[in-house]
Amino acid sequence: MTKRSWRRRVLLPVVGIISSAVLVAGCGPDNSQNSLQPAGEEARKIDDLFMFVVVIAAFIGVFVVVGTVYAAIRFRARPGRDDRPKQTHGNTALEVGWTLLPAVILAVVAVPTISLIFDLNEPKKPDAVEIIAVGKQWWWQFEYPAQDGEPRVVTANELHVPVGREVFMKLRACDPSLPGECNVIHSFWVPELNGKRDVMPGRQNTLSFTAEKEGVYFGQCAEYCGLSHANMRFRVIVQSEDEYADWLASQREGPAVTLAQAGEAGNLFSAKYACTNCHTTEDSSLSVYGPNLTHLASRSVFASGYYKLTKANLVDWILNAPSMIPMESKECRLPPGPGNVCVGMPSYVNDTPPGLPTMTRSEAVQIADYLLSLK
Ligand code: HEC
Ligand SMILES: [Cu+2]
Repeated sequence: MTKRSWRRRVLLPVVGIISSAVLVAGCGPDNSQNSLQPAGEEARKIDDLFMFVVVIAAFIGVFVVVGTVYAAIRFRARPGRDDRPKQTHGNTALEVGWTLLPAVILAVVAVPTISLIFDLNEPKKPDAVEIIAVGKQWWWQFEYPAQDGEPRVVTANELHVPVGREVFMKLRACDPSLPGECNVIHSFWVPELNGKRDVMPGRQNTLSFTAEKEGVYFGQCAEYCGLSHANMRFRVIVQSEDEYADWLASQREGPAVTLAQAGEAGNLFSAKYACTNCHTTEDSSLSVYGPNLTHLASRSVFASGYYKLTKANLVDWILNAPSMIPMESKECRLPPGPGNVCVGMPSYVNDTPPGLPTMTRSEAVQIADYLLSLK
């Protein structure tokens, strides 16, 4: 073998196989985002259908590959021999056969696929938990509607649901609490619980899932929505009925520390740096431009589920959020509106909002301590 053909015949395939193996290893089983490891009724049905189609496809694939290799070897050119195969024209049986067989195979795949699409779109069950998800750039707001005289709960990044009960999600890109605020298209996806569903401006899609086991499942926006799309994650925390009810009740309570009680930190948060233009720490039933922070400290992650909620991360975030998650937030001071183009949260150390001083680290620490007291 010459050097060149050795490269082509051995090296390239080997490199190809190794790099595919590395790529596929990224789909490991333990990333909490494995649609082949369903943990919900709906995801299980999708997985069963997928496996059924894979088996059919594998048979066809093996048949085609083996047939091709067999024909290539059996009918290969050999010196001194004219191996032209027998020529056939207008064989009715063959032609009917290769038209009907694929049609039958497609029908076998189509019938369960279409029936599952209808099955997954069944109307809400009477005992279902109804939750509204609003896709924003680039985080998820979750709203638990008002019930039995109790106010609604607005939170972000972490979706708490009870185990074994249907969760009926209303998916929106427009937030009726903020008139005129519509977002771009997102897609709500928790691979271990159900398939994807687009979140569209101007309409409401719905999606239900029923988690079978308690635990934490990872979700991800699955429709490209701009700069930080890849960071737009969330968590689904599946709890027992009692834990879920306790969580919801605690979210309905007022803040553990009011702005007035927070003293200097409260003043930095509301007056000096006007965080209250986009956030609230006083009322968990309000939907505002940024995430509702009334019970921030009850969450384990923040910033679209991208960072663990630790004091160090929070201080860095308060000082310079756009350095931790790319955002188009140079113009951000007030919530967006006419003449104020803003996507995200401003930096308080670089390009600070007009008229605001540069924040010191000790101020950020004071604000972080206050926010971390909001259990
Ligand atoms: C112009 C509006 C705006 C202002 C002003 C603003 N923020 Fe934000 N903030 C946001 C947005 C939008 C997000 C969500 C960013 C994301 O996750 O992609 C956010 C996220 C946060 C989060 C993470 C919350 C979570 O659950 O993910 C904290 C904490 C926070 N901001 C604190 C502050 C503090 C403290 C100030 C004032 C020093 C402030 N913000 C000022 C818009 C703003
Ligand atoms: Cu997205």
